Amino acid sequence: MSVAGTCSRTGPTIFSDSDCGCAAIDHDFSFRVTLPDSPSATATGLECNDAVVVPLGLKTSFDQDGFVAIPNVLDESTVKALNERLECVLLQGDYNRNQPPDKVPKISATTVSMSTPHKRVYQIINIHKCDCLFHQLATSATLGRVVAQLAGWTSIRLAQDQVWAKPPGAAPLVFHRDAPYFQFDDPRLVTVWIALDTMHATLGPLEYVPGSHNWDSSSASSGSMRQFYSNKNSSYDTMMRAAAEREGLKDINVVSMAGLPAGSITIHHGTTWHGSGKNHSPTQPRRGLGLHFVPGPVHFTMQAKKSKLYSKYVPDHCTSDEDLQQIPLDANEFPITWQQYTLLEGSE
Ligand SMILES: O=C(O)CCC(=O)C(=O)O
Repeated sequence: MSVAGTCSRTGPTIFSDSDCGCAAIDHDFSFRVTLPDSPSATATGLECNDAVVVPLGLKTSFDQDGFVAIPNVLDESTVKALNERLECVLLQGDYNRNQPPDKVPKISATTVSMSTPHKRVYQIINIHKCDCLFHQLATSATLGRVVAQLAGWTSIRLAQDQVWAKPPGAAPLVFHRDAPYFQFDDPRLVTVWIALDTMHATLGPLEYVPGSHNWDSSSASSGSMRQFYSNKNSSYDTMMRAAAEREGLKDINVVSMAGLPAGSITIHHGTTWHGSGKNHSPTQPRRGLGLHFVPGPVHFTMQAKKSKLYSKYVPDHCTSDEDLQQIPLDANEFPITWQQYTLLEGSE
């Protein structure tokens, strides 16, 4: 694989060597997403920086490994502002876009900040719906442009966002693939994950299994929602180990994002296995935001009817996937963040 400095060991064990810095950054490519100081409730995507061009080598890494890491996309003050807003949303229920997120955890009264220790990983789904700053970030056209270039798509739609915030002492997040959690008629999915803290090894950084996006994607091998949440009694890599075994793999290389600076991003395929360990720090939180993107023209399938979050997007009169193909997705709920424009013949 093309990740320079990855610490490889042979032997039957899974390893995640975080002593070698952020091995995944072996290229010079970066770009900036700049957010306004006071974003308004109605503003959507920012200007697209059309000068951002993903180098071919990075696209090759993405295709081979199933993920790439890009340093310093957000500056320090933006990360600070996002973490402040995250705390307002989580601890005070302060929503400045006049609607709640789709899922927000109940926080105990003894929790005064994200540095208050807790065993639970706090998950917020669709913080972009309730918060202007997160909305601006999630709908950034420049970010969409980069995803489009890596994925090879002509339009990019935000399907969902998820905050994964680990207070000091919080549990690991089970290794999984993202694609099985979505019910669209096109299975392609790409996730942008944004580090809102510098990923010190002790904090439980994100970890990837390079090449695992090419493992079997039949439903039995993919990891379902039920498996994800029923894994409390097994190790956080059990599901991934079983998938590797089905592939006939003896050695599994796990690449840790340890060392990734706050404001950096990773981008992964919807079928890349990833997870993260416990936050061992007694004082420091570890926060990240996942943005899940799909190709613009997708429609829901009837599977969405079984989903707590998405059944409301399946109208009663729809009884088949064909019916749902007549129902375009609501652009307010699932915004198109970037699309390629082609000039019509004869136009200027
Ligand atoms: O933050 C984490 O550890 C998990 C992130 C994740 O699973 C995702 O964004 O898809």
